[in-house]
Order: sequence, then C-alpha cells, then structure tokens
Amino acid sequence: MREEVIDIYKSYGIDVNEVINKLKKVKISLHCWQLDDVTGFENSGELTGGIQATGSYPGKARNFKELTDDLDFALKYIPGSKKINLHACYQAQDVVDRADVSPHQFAPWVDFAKSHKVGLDFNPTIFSSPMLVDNMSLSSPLKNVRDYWIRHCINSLKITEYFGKELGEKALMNIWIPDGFKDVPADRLGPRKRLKESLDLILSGYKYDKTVMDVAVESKLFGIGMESYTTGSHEFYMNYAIKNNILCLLDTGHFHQGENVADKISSMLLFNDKLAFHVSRPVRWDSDHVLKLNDDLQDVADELVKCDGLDKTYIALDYFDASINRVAALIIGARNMEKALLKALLTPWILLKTAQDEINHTKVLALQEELKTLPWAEVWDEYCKECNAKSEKEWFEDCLKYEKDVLSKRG
Ligand code: RNT
Ligand code: ZN
Repeated sequence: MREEVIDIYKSYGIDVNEVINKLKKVKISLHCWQLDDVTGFENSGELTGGIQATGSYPGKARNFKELTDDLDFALKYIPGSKKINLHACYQAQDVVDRADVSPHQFAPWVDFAKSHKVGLDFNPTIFSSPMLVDNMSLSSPLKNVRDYWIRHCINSLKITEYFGKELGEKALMNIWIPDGFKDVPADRLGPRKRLKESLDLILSGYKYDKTVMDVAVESKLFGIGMESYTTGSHEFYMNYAIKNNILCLLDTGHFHQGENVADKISSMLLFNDKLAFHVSRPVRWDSDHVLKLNDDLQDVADELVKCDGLDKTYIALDYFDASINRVAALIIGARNMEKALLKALLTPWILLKTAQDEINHTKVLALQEELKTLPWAEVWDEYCKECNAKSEKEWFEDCLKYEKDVLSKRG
C-alpha cells in the first residue's frame, strides 16, 4: 500500500492500520449450504419443500469429504476471521433421523473447525422433510408434527452448545421455519399462538450454557407457496426475542422490496444487546442471489459500524446459487461482505455526524460523495495480503484451476 493512501485517510482522521486490525477480528459465518444447493448429507435427493435452489451447474459437493474440500479451498481466499454455519441436515457420520441428531453426528465438523481455526454456528433443518405437513412445523395444528420439531430443536441446542464449548467461541443457533399459507388464512392468531408455545417448550426444554451460545429466531415476509402469510413474521419474532432474551435475526432478503433493512439496525440495537444477520441479496423476491457489493450491502455494513454493532452482531451469509461455480459464489459473497465492512470502517463517521448535528446537510451530502472516490481498493489489497488471501486479480484464476482439477471430475 502506498504511504500516500495512509496519508489521505489520515487527513480524514482515519488510521488505516487500526482499521485493518479491527476488520481482521470481525467474524463472518460462511454458510456451508452454498456448496451443495442446501441438499445436505441425509440422502442425495433434492429439496422437497420449504426452500428452493435453482440451477444445475456441475461440480456440486455430494458428501462431507467433497464439501469440506471445497470449504478448505474457499477459506484460503477469504480474508479475516471466519466461522462455518451448518445445518442439521449436514450430519457428517452415522446419520440418524433429524429428531434424534446429537453432537456425535457433528464431531467431524468440530475436527474440521479446529484444524482450520474457525468457529461453528448451527441451524435446525426445518424444511425438506416428510414431517413438514401442509407447509407447517412448529406452528402446525398437528401435535405430533409440533412435537417432532420441538425435539429436533432441543437436540439442536445441545449440538450448538457442544460447538461453543469445544471451540471456545460462541456459537449461534438460528431457528427458521417455512410455516405459512398460500392464500389468505382464516386464522392468523392460532398458528402464531402455537409457534409461541413451541418456542417456549424448546427454550425450557434444555437449559443451555449462555456463555457459549446464543439462540436467534429468523423471520420471513413470504415464501413461494406461502405468499399470503408466514407464521414467523418480523413482528412476531421481534417481540418474541426481546421478551425471551434471545436474538432477533434479520435476513436482508426477507423484507418488502424497497424496505431498508439497514435502517432497522439502530432501532434494534437500542433495545437489544445483540442482533443477528443473514446477509443475502434479493432479486424481486427472496431469491438468495450471491452478495454483490451494492448499496444495500454497504448500507448494512455502514450501520453496523456507525452503531458500534460489530461486537454485538452475528453476521452470516445466506444465499444459494446453483447456476454458477458454487465455490466461487461463496468466495465472491464473503469477500464482498468484507469489502463492505472495510469501506464502512474507513469512513469518518464523526465528521458526517458532526455536520448533521450542525444542521449542515449540504456538507453531509458533499462529504458523502467525496468519500466515494477515496482509494479504499488499495487498503483492500493490503488487507488481503496481510491475511494471506489472494488479490482480486489472483483468486479467480486459482478457482478456475480448482474447477478443472476437482469440481469437473465429480459425476
Ligand atoms: C430461508 C431462510 C433460511 C435459509 C437457511 C438455509 O428463507 O433464509 O435462513 O436460507 O436456513
Ligand atoms: Zn436466512
């Protein structure tokens, strides 16, 4: 990096090296499910309901070995601190029914995490299952269906706690359910009452160690086949989370088009000690496209930094594009998240806030635009170099070689 770059940022009161060191500590949780279109290892079948991935690019990971090979490759090209986000359908040995998952099935993942010096997060898998009856799980009118998923979630708490203890790094367990209705429901309250009771039973069903893990609940506005109502709406979970001292998870693809998810961060952090994120890119609907370094992503990163939220937030990626090289997709999205955070950390928020409080909105606008042409890309290259992750020019070449040597040989 040129000395001049350091001086330019210094003139705005920003210490570039301090920024780089800060960014190195921010954890990004990489979702394992981008590498196999959310298939998991229970059987090789496709998704059967609740969630969808589209595309048929060759080379998808088909088992634990292939998926961890891909992760092993991807991790080298993503700078900064990383975690791996797992789903319960990624049992790595002695596969059991989902209701019966235990730490044993995930022990190989802990070994992988230890050898790669990454943390782990966990999600009960409440989709693609015959026990999802009429698109309903924890809010189903059928008691046996609710009980099945309650058991699955309680066992998932134990697995998450095991991750946190084994790795000495807090693990997040996030609950997302697809429950909802295609058409206008006759009863909106009933399913939500049942979801509330199910969540209460999960949280009282196992007293997990809060020093090693957190629990979050993730809302959704609508889904394909659930266009008119989702039981787990944002209002439902926002209230449930604060009342029960767990975390609310905001998936950036789960709100109205045009709704600014970044704007929610300041409000959420005023009333919650912690917050969780799934960073995704919606295209017309919750389509889970690969993260681009666009204004929406930048807004989220900016707010996290401005609100002093980096230490209070779990950041996980959540997208699954099966139409392109899946390893490249993981690397591109993760690097873009890191770039957005870097740009946010390189911004002199004090100057901007001061101008706003001095009621000088012209200066705010002028400064906001001026900052856009600062040489952040040089700082990015330096950051990648210090993290031993390759530069923008280099990583893709390696990825193409990996595709040729490894991915293309998969049947
Ligand atoms: C689905 C949710 C959920 C999933 C993952 C696989 O709309 O975003 O987070 O993407 O659990
Ligand atoms: Zn999500």
